[in-house]
Amino acid sequence: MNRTIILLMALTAALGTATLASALKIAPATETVIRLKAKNFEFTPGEITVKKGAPVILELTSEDRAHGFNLPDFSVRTDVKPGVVSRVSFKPEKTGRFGFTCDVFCGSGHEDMSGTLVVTE
Ligand SMILES: [Cu+2]
Repeated sequence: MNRTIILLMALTAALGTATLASALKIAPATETVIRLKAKNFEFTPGEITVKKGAPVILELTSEDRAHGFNLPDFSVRTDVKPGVVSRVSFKPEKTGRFGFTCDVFCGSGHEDMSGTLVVTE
């Protein structure tokens, strides 16, 4: 009886380890996570540099009111609200400097609320 239980426990542990190993193998290891804060009337950081071909995850939060984030060159847009982390992901496949802006009216100064994504080779 005891022997059966020990055998089952050993089997479970072995299977668990195998499952974990395969999960780690398929997890994308190269994603760059960048946190961006929106606040009247700027994004921090105002310039982000990433590598061409490397997947990017942006985590956006607002420190005051509702803003937007729009990066048209990569078809990335999301609302940015206080108390919520908005996640968007994309893979930059071209190099250069690309502007992003706030596209939710947030007050006088809104039209200057912008930043730059730099994609390097
Ligand atoms: Cu705005």
